[in-house]
Amino acid sequence: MRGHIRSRRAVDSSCDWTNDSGVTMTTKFTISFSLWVLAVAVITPANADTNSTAPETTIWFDAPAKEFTESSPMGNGRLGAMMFGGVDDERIVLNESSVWSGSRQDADRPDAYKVLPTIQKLLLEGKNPEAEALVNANFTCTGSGSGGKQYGCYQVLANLHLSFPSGGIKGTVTNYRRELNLNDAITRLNYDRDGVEFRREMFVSKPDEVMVLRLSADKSNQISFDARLDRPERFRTTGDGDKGLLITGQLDNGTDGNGLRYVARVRVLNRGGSVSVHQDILTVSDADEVVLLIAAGTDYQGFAGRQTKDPLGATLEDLKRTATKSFESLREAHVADYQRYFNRVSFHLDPFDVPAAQRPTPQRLKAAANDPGDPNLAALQFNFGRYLLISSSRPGGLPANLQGIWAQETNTPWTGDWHLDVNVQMNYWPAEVANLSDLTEPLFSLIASLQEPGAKTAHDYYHARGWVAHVITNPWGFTSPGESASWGSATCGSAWLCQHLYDHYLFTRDKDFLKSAYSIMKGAAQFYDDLLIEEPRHHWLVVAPANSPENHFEMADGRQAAIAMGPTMMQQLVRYLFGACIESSRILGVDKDFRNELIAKRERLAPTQISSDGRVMEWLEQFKEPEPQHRHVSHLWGLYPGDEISTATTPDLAQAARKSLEVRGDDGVGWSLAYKAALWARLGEGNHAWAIIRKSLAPADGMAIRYDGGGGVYPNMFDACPPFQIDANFGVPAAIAEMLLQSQPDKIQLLPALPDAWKNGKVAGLRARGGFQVDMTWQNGKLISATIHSYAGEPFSVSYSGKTVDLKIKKGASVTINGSE
Ligand code: FUC
Repeated sequence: MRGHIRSRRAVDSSCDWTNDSGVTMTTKFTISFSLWVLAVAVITPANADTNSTAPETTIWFDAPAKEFTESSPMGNGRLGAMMFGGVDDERIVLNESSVWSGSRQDADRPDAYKVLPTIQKLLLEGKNPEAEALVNANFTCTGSGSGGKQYGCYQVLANLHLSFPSGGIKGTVTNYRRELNLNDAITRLNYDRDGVEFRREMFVSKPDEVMVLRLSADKSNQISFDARLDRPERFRTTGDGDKGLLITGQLDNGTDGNGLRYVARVRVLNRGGSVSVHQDILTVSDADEVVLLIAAGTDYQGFAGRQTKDPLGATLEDLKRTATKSFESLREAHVADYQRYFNRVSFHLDPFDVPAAQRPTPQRLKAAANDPGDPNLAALQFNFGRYLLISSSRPGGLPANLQGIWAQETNTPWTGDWHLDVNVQMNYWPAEVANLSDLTEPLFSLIASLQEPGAKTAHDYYHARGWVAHVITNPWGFTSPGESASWGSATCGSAWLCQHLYDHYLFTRDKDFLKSAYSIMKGAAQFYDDLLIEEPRHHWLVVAPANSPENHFEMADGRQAAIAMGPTMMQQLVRYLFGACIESSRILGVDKDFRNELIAKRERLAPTQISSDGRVMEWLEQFKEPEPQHRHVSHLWGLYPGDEISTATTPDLAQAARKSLEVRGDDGVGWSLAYKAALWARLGEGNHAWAIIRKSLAPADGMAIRYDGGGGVYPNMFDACPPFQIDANFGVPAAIAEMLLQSQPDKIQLLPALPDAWKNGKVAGLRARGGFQVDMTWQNGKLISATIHSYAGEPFSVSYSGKTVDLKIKKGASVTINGSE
């Protein structure tokens, strides 16, 4: 038996090609296929105490996955894989980011605008339910919206199944270990069976556009399996040459049924043994080592993605190109590409080597729920978020959806689309601060693509200039309202998306980018400009009709409604957007008249108000709240991710935000927990933020959709809404970043919300607005030193340990601050 301790180096070197042809071949794997399925493996895990693992970059298991929420996710932005790691039956869920049913549709109601004046009049008269009835009748999409076949759904590409000979009824498996290493984005699996050590190693390569899986053993002739491909529906699998499999199909477009075509191919490269294909099953027998290459594509030719009409040809090319390369060179290119992103930031917290951190991840999560002594779980979730963004969002591709790119169904929850009232934005919250600014490009190309359909929607419903996106969108350019007014008619989508454009400029100071972003922001601003009306009491300008996303209120007469004028969040969004356009037009020296118009109107926008009980008001009026603990915290947008509320500049509003948060409570669905943690961080309350993050790291219970709470993580650290939803996998890292560093273009705050539990630590490579990069170390909760590098040469102030220092350093220069001075 091989030793239990397998350092990464040992695993790597033991995976090199070896030729053990001198070793006597055993006959135990020559049993027939029918026997293979009978055998049940008894799996003994690797000894946890003797397995060392880097606690902030390793997610590992001592048993195969039963559910995909225990699998090891990998991806290159476009191609995704979830490896289950079964010893008798391996299942790898394969994904491709454009595998969408549905098709482009015009779901706008062309005459809706005729009703707009009546709706606005009713709102001005305080007749919200009457206004809502008209919104419901006119300001929804035609057809079934997100429930319709033409809207479509993000779907699984295929499953790759490998059935292994079990070694008969004995079949004892020991030292099982499956590890996703965030340092090199490789999943490695090892186990011993009947004196043989078996290994699998898998990654998804961006440079080579293939998934790569190597199966090997420490003795020759040990690799035998049957491989097949399937998916729940609409597929055909065949052999692909004499060493491959092919799965093809066409999804339902919701009209004539002939939607997007997809292709996946598997190619086997074997060393020793034999390979044969019978119908849709590929059989490998007695090989020393096997590399599987998996290529995939679709004929989606929308706003992003691969842009080919011929996925059959493109995938064949992928395999031809990569089949000539060695496994080592494929791996080397993959690791170099991945580390280009991942190595930009590092984050460690002490104590580093607590025993709990050495346990398999599911046990570690369980232990940490009761014992706060494992702070590096925060570092792990932070790094996992960076890993997931690198793996699900690459320039040229589609943005990370509700599940990133990982889905096992054809009926993915909430269609696996892009929700625009918090979810897709949260996916990109960590991108700038965690130094992955370039990975926002897919989001930006989605935003750009919404202008054209969004202009039609703006015209048909509102007779407004510019463009609008409501609450949901898909790769087919859906910008109409959703199918129910209570949530679907909110116009928050386009304004919130535009914040990401301007924030990208604030972080990067890239004027060329601002030039192209400005016309998009301008179009969005024009839309809201046309939707503003003057409310009678204060003569403020308010957006009408509007929603506070997904929430509703109770009127004085006891009736409930969701449609209002000027809910706080819409006003905050519009204030931000107008401000961004005003600033941009100044910087770019364009559009003076439009700028002056926005300046004048911005002054008149309804402000964020404080209620009689000291909270931030969610609506223009102090309505009763049927759900005071509603999961959305939209009215606090101005605190985070917006910038109009802060303890320094608006202490009264900051105090009111704190009260609002207290009443909302510390529970919630996954993304809501992440949002609240970020809000508490902005208030400088590190302990509170950490307490909520700890809840978000507790083991999740179940996959059934919930709205009232749930949260937590599944064993593979995928976040639970529930069900699995990736937004909080990004929202929690963003909240962690806010605890370490906050910034405005000319202000940097170091360690503004450090919790007591993160006493000693270091972080390097974080980005700050104004074009800065920051490295810091701290001890006993106090800054020891910080190095700030400037990419733009702008003056700034830096606050730490109760001090504020004004600095100006040249573009390209760095300054080091001694925390004790
Ligand atoms: C919004 C949220 C839900 C869920 C869904 C995907 O509608 O209110 O909680 O996250 O998006």
